[in-house]
Amino acid sequence: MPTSFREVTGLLAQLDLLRIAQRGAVLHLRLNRPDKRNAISDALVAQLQTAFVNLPETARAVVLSGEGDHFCAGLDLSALGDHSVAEGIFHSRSWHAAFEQIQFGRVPVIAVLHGAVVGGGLELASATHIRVAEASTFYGLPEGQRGLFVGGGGSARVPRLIGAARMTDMMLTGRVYDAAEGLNIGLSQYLVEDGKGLEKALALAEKVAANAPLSTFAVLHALPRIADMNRSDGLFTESLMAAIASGDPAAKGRMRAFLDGKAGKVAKS
Ligand code: 1HE
Repeated sequence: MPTSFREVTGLLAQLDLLRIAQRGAVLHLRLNRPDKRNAISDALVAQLQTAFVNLPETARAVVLSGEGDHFCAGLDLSALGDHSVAEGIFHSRSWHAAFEQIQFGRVPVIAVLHGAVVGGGLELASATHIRVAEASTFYGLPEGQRGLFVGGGGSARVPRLIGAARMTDMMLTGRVYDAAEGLNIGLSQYLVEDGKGLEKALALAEKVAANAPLSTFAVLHALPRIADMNRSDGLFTESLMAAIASGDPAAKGRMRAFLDGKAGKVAKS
């Protein structure tokens, strides 16, 4: 596993649609097509996948944001025009592959949302684990108006956040939710003032980066799968995951530290 992007020959230079910076354990990835409102082209999908497959070992959390006035305008609409049906299927599958790397990768991903989070931009945001929305954020699924359907995993992920009924309404009527509504219905977990999203996300990233690796693994990989299981299989899997996590020396050390009065108490923030 590379310890930094620079160790992967030529990789950094190839990721020209992303701006990448690392501070300590937190890697900051910025979508970097502001003139096109960070619309997702084939190249950007591929670069996202490459970045998340090759995360340096030293990265323990990722913050994902968008350059310019908007997080992401979704699919680059100039790209789909000449697709055959078969090409459309593989195009969608390429998004699935990239976004699976984000949701089911090694590290938690915290998105900073602002401006448009629409279409494939909302699909991208919903593949991240924690979403911090600035007040300017608005959410839409204009696929219905464009004669399209979601293709970046939106039908699997968005209903799990807000329910199929709300997504149906967004797609059929073009309904747009603002940042406060988005917080209420579960599109974001945090809402902050404009310009404060990155600071909040970096602070959250520092916290999650300090968690024990097996706890993080359980939350990222076991929790969403258990949530999709029937109750009996879910409880069985939970027991296995709980035993694996608590059997790890990292857990034993942390429990001991609390009992010895050396670890923080749970407190209201
Ligand atoms: C684009 C795109 C794009 C902007 N593809 N070029 N997504 C949409 O249907 C959203 C379409 N975009 C918009 O509604 C607006 O652009 C925004 C609300 C996001 C931003 O508005 P604004 O006024 O800041 O920017 P703009 O003037 O509309 O756009 C600036 C430039 O970005 C302009 O190009 P220019 O060369 O004339 O300067 C736009 O054409 C370009 N641009 N959005 C291509 N999306 C896996 S399936 C997923 C399916 C979907 O995502 S469907 C939803 C697609």
